Amino acid sequence: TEKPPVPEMTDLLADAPTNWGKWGPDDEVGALNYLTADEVLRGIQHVKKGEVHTLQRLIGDPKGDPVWPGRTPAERTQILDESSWDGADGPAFPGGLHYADDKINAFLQGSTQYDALGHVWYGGQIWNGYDARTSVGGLHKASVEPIAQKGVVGRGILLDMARFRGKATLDKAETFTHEDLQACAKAQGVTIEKRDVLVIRTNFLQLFHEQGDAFYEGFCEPGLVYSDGLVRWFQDMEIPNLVTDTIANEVTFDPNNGTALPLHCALMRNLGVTLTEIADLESLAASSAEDGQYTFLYAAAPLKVHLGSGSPVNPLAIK
Ligand code: UVW
Repeated sequence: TEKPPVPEMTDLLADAPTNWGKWGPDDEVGALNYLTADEVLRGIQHVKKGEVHTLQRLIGDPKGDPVWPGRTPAERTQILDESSWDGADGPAFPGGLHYADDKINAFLQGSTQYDALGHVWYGGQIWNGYDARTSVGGLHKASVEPIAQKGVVGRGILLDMARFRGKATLDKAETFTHEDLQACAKAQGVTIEKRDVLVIRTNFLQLFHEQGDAFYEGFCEPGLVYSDGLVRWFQDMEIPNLVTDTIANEVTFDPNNGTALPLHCALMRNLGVTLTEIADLESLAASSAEDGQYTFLYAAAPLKVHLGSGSPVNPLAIK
């Protein structure tokens, strides 16, 4: 049987809800507006032991970095080291000062990162209805800068989908829904509350490291799958930020309609939900499995990159 044609996002999401205008015509941080001072204080209530987990992938990990096709992993280059002063070429400073310098060459959407709300779009408009032409030469609207200026702090909740499904790692193209997230939370003895930062573990990094470059044959990550109900649940729950350990936070190609990344469009572009990708959730997940505490203070400070469509970040989960 012939597959039906892949719908245009403008048709698929014609009746999908939006939060455009909810925070005024000039808003650039979307659902992060839900993270008020009260949400910071609600998050702090979940700090019980003073245990800190950092959620960033190691830049330059010798095991290799997963990246979206067409991007390259971040590269660190040594510029100055002790060998720089072997000859007469090193910079001369009085008193015998030597030092090491290096730089990174990185896609802002590579490694652990925040996506700006203007990072994806369809139909010629980005978050809040801004014209997509405002992205030319850099995001002049909805860049990562205002997100970085605000900072992201609230109550985080880990949803360990791999553990919930009794697997070391979810499979390529394996999907789950918001109902699965709620069932996972219940099995963990917690409830997803309004305005929680959702932190979802698939253990994709293990899958990627097991498969290496073969992962890109039939490229399709595990993740959330689009449905109208899921989008409305995110809107009703006022979810500010979705954090996962995968490249794209959702199943790459929707098995129901064939589109690529429809949740980027429905959640980020339409609802203003900020996405955080390729987080390393392993130490947090191991700790939560041991002590049964799946909620924590979530704090992340993306870098203030002028016009940037994303930024590397090292989020903290503090229990
Ligand atoms: C794309 O938007 C293409 O990728 P990501 O959000 O995963 O960086």
